[in-house]
Amino acid sequence: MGTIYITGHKNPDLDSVCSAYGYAKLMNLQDPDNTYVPIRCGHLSDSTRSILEQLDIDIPAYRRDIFPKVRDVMLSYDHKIDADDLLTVVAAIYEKDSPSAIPVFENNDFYGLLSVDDITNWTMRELSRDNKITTIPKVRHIMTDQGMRVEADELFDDAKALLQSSPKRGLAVFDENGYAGYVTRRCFLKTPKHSVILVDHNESRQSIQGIETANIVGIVDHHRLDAIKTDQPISIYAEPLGSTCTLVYQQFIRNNRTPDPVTAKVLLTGLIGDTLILKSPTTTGEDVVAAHVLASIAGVDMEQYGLSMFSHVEGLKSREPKSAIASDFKTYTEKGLKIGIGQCEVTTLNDLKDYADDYARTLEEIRTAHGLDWAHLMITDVIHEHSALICTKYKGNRYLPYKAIGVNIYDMPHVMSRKKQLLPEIIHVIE
Ligand SMILES: [Mn+2]
Repeated sequence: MGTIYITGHKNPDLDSVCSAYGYAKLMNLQDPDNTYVPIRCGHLSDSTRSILEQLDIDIPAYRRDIFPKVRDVMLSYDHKIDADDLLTVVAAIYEKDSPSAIPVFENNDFYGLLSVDDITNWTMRELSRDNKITTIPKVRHIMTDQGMRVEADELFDDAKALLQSSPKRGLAVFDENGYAGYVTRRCFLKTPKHSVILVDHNESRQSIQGIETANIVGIVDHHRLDAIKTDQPISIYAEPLGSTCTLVYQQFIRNNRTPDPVTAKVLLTGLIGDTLILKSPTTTGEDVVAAHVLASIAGVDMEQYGLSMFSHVEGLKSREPKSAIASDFKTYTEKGLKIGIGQCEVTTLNDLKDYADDYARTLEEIRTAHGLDWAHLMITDVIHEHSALICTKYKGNRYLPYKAIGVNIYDMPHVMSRKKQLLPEIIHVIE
């Protein structure tokens, strides 16, 4: 029985979180011998969080990294040795499994880690004094100190180095609830590896920290392929569809399963989020079919649900420009020119002039901070299929094929996709 983590990319969006949730549901049905745990490796934006909260599910937990930890190799001990027990109690245990260390308690509280060295040292000390060992000592009397401690979340490599450089045979492990277990040198012979499935991404630099130390056992994705080399053969489900949630839905179907209504709604949410209610040019026929089937399983009207989802999206006027732009900002290098394009979704562009100057100023700050030549912010009205574009001052601005509606601000009717519509025009200008 093992644990397999399923994670989306950094700066998780709806598709990343929802596809991880849905794929874990499917895999727990398909493979009950293992436990599939959906996680996210970054913090949620306010609008993503508020949409997920409406779903009334356990939102995949945040996990900072996937490096092996002390917790992964920690031991527990069945026998409870008390500091006031006689050494004969310990002798009986040694005769059975000769452990190199045994945790010792004092009235149920952890007292210290008794090492085989404590026993040898005590015996040698007594014998060298030419004493005959006539009375059996209590455990506490042969322990010279209470040993060293380590946190359960300490990195495996750090704890290993600590133990190797110390004369100790073991370390007591503590977590937020107090004593959690112990580790001995033997625990560090082999580095444990977490098993991970990547959804909605496949490049390691977009993945959870420490992914290079993990075993990647599967990939479900709709992006370009730039995956890292794996040790084992793995399953890859990749197609250029509008969302990873569509691919997860198709895996349900391929395995003759139907997602339950809640899971269907979660998958629909990711699908609608990535395809902007099926209006983005990245949308394929398969996304349209999946969206309608998922909506009928979930018992919602697809269009209405999509609109209600985006109504949770906060207007840019009330958001903090820096975090709004940074929440979805991508950088590209074209012909030696470094450019950046952010995208924000809104439900109306009527209030654009109220915040455009603030956002233009912040965009210029972001451009300088990232060392970019040219930066853009695409503000997309998902309801009316219309975008506005704010650019930093650059000589290429005048060659953009859009109507200027202000200083370095442009009108882009029917433009929804950064990747498929805006980026090609920008590359064209650069060329
Ligand atoms: Mn996606």
